[in-house]
Amino acid sequence: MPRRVWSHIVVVFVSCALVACAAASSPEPTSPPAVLGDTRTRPADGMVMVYVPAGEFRMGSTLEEARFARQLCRQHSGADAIAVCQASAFSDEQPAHTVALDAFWIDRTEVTNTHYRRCVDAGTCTPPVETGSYSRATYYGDPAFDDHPAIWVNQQQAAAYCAWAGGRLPTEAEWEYAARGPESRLFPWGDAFDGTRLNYCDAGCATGVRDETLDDGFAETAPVGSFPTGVSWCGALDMAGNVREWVADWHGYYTAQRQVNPTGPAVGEGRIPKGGCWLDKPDDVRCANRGANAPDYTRHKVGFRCAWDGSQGSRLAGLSVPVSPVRALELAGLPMQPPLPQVYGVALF
Ligand SMILES: [Ca+2]
Ligand SMILES: [Ca+2]
Repeated sequence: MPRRVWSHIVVVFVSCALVACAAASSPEPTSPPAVLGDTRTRPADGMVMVYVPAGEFRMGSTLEEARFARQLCRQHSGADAIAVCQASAFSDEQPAHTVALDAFWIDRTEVTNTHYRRCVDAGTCTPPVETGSYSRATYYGDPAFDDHPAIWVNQQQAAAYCAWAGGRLPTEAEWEYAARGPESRLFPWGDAFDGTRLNYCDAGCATGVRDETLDDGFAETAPVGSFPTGVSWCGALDMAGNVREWVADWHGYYTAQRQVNPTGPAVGEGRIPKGGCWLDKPDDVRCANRGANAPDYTRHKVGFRCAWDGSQGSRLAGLSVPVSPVRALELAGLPMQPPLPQVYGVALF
């Protein structure tokens, strides 16, 4: 073979080797780090999730916040006030303590009947214990309520659903942070109760202690996302009201020490529902409120949403920047509204 041909072969071989080498050393294309306001759609069920950046907040209630909650309770409990608004009713929210959390994702809304049915149809989830709701003969399986929250599911069913969907139940701290944000608001939208921003026990409430001053349009559950102005700082909806939401933790008592990614006690008797529901009064729908129910407890007022760690193993990378209520509305693509009057902090006692 002529030398020139050999030279040509060598040049081609070296060139190919260089190209292959360059390709091998090129970094894999990666998606940019998630930021506040990002959303993703979960493949298993189509649920939209919102990103919650790593950060720190004050969890639970300060003594002043607990007093405010008690005052709110008295205002809305009528003749039952003395019985139901004891200081002890708020003691498990104390002491307030600092919590630092890694980034995570959380469902924008409560899991709906449509979502839940996909898991049942897949043979993984068991159906809700009841197919009606509080006063409706049909609910789960009735197309009229497909976009309403799944109810009559116990905490284990909720956890099983989240695992099927590729996630998990949020911890109590994650849930409360997604609702309150770095500013540790009392309600998702701010520190003042506003009955136009949630489904709670309004004048038309099917049962419970009614607030006769306002009609929110829903006697029981509402379609998820019916109150966009109730959006939390990270874009989550219905964190106050509609249905209470199971979280992963056993109920226990707080300590004053700063905690990082707390998961609650190792054992306990009750699992925690958060956020209040359609039959609850204003103090019940505060983000710091917490209940305790047996893990197999099911009712027409308790549902859930899921969380996800993220594909990049999100670690505690830094503190998030506080987001104003106006910014939260921007993130949710909603029209801006004037800020609410801040009743919290005023001497009420
Ligand atoms: Ca209502
Ligand atoms: Ca809720």
